[in-house]
Amino acid sequence: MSEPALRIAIVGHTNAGKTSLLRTLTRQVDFGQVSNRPGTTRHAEAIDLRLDGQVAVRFIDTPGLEDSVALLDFLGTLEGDSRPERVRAFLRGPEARAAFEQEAKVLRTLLEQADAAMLVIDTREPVLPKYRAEIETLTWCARPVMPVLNFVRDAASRRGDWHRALEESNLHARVEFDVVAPFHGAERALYGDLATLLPARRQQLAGIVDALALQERERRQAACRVVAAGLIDVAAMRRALPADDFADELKQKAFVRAFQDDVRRHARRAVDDLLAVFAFRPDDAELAEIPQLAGRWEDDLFNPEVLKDAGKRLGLGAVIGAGVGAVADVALAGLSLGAATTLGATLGGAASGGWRPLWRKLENRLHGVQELTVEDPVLLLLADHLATLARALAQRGHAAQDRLRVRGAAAGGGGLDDGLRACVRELAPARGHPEWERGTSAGASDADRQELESALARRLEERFTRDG
Ligand SMILES: Nc1nc2c(ncn2[C@@H]2O[C@H](COP(=O)(O)OP(=O)(O)OP(=O)(O)O)[C@@H](O)[C@H]2O)c(=O)[nH]1
Ligand SMILES: [Mg+2]
Repeated sequence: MSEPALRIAIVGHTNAGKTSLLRTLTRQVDFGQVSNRPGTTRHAEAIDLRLDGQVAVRFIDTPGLEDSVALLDFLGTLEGDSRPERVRAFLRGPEARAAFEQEAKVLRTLLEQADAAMLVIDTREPVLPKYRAEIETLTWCARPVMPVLNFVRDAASRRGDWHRALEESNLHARVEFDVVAPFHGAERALYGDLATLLPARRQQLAGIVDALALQERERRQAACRVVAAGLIDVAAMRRALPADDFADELKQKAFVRAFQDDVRRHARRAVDDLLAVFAFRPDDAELAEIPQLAGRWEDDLFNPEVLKDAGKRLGLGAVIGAGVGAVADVALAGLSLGAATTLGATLGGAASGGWRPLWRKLENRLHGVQELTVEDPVLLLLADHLATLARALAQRGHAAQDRLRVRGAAAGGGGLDDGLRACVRELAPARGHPEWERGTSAGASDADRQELESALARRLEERFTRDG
């Protein structure tokens, strides 16, 4: 990609979603201003799409066109040998700084700074004369125009009418795009189809398509790695408390609560990391609404009913909470309580290595220590939530304004596939390695942990690609 960056003007009627399209194509949630007030963008503004560290496309956002009927009439009165000449004459004249100031910004950008235009269309609108005049005015600039049909998923979309109108205006290439929830592969189709309008740039556009596909794969891999790492953290969790303390109801409650908080902390970290992988930022003021994740779903992790259901899906029947004995109650949902064992297991090696006397002493001390761990249904729920979130983020446009709500299959009904169950089974080795929990020791860099993380990530990715 050593050729100069492709320059594309984003044009169209006010409120059609031009700035939103650019947020999505560049994955920059804070580019420009987006609102449902008409006339939001007031000046042409450039934004670059960088691929492999280089500017591959320079997009130029433009103000919305408002009344092209009058402008087209006016252009018809001007002198000039060709239509672009008349547009130039208009741009030199006083009207370009007065009545048609906004329109002039658009035409100047297209004529002087762009190789092509993407014409964003709100397909919920009927094909009014002003829109036809807009298309006609744009074609006067003699630049390739690629219509981008927006809002096509809306029930009110009149895409059929628009297809006909565009063909009547000799615009035969077009793409359908939903800036809030882009279709799978829509972004690549956009550049691929642009090549039909810009044959000289065909190779460059093919390079962009390839680079985008690679980026998408890298994001997916990174996301699966994040989910795998979070699951290992939680599977490895283990906290010990002397049995006497555990028998004290207040201490027990505080202990269990602290443990649950730690599980949520790991879940939260995974969520934050996922948001970062897909370039959504939880703490951006403009984005404060986007992740609707701080609340309910993390509590679901310890909801006895939800867990019972998840347990059934795991093939565990009604064993959730069993084995916990007298203290098996709501507070312990999803958590296992048992006499300290892992510490014993680790020290077992020392015992066989001739340290028997020391081992005895420790064993006695360990006697009466209770440990909390996480049960499989919690891991299943967490895997389900995080995998669902990752997929939702992969499909989310950076123009989306509404709150993202994820509801995994395990919590909300629907099919829960074997892939996730297999993931939970694969987590078993982590249970024997409390030091693998990140934040507790340096164990996170352990080679075995890394290997498990890679294997798990691969399994998650298979599932991601299969379903996505
Ligand atoms: N649901 C949905 N909303 C969209 C879509 N595209 C844009 N919007 C919304 O439509 C409104 C206008 O979007 P903008 O991106 O500001 O439109 P614009 O064409 O840049 O508007 P001006 O700058 O005023 O010309 C905003 O409220 C967007 O959130 C879409 O594909 N789906
Ligand atoms: Mg705008």
